[in-house]
Amino acid sequence: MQNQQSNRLFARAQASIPGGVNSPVRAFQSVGGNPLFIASGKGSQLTDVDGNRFLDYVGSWGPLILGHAHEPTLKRIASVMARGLSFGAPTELEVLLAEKIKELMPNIEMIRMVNSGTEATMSAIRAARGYTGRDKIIKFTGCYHGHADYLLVQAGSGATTLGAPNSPGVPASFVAETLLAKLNDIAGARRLAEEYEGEIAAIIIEPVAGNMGVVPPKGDFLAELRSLCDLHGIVLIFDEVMCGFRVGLGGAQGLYHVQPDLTALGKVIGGGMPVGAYGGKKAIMEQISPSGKIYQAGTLSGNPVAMAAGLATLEEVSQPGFYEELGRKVSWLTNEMKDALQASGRPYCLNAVGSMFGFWFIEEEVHDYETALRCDTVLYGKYFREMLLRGVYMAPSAFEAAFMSAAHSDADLEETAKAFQGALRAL
Ligand code: HOZ
Repeated sequence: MQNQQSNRLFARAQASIPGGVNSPVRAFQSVGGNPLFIASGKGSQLTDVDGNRFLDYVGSWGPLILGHAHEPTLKRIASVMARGLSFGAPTELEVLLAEKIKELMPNIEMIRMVNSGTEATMSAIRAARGYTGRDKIIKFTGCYHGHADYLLVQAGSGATTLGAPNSPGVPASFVAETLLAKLNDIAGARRLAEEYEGEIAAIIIEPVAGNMGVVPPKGDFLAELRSLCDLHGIVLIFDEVMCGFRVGLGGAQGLYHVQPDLTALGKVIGGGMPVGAYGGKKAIMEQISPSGKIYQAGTLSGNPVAMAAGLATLEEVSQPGFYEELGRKVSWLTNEMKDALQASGRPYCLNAVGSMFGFWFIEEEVHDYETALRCDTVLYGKYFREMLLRGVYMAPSAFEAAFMSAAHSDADLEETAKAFQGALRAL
């Protein structure tokens, strides 16, 4: 594979940008080699600056559920852009997107647009703290909720991939209010709720964890968390930045029929433009400024371009049968992957929920961060490079998800399955 142009750009980038990338998870540090610089994307494919083409299962880390350069979305954005990029004043598009999200996630009674998933989770936590008058929060190890100080504690995604789940630069006093529980361990969460009775504002969780690989909730775990929050007056926050509109039209809350008090969204609701949102119970959301006293703001929040991209995307995913078709593709491909893994004799655990899927080279079932950490990351790196050589772009980390899009064709899936079999044989 030729990669002189990517290497040349990477050398230049490193002189101006820390690590040569604008988000750590893009670097290939944990899998070896240099990141590819992308020239363009169309449908299911990426083309890099050296002209190599790849079937893409990263999808910009989740937003591109319709694939790259989706024509109706581009047209919608173009017509909006011609009228101006941002006004710092309300527009009709913000109202339309808010109404569309409320329609699809009826548990959300009011919603506020922001610019990223990080902003969405930190604003939801501020809302929960302001509403309850309490300071502490519970988060689950291995869940990643963006890079706010008090959430970078045993955090998954790039923080784990690059070996810094607790970041330097975060004062100990900032994380003193963050309590840690283990995913799928309701007894542990109960112990914390009892020990800190009256002090916990919120429990925040990725209801389908996607930042340590894909870890679904076990049994009634989410429903038990709901009851725990009700018992102790704690605000339950679902971070659906990744799994919202990925695991189904109603997100994880629709799939598992568990209603959080607040929901953080991002990725798909911006169709590839920078966006985030948080919303939920009216009683809490009304406390946000200017209707209430809890302050949160943003110059570009609700900007028309992101709103138009989000609306175009949500209208498309609302079409009948959209998620069934994505699910069909994921089950076909993951069945092929399982067959190949079995034939290779490599121990593995593979999980899939809706259009998110992933596997670890590991000897046991993964149900939390502690088990996920026992996977063979060196072998994953080799696998990643073998897939690249065969024209398939997977996440450059063992602790991320793969994403299926509507643009992946059956021929793409067959090509991916063949590449997967070849990659495993080459390990
Ligand atoms: N949070 C996403 C991956 N788990 C991607 C954003 C990033 O960290 O670059």
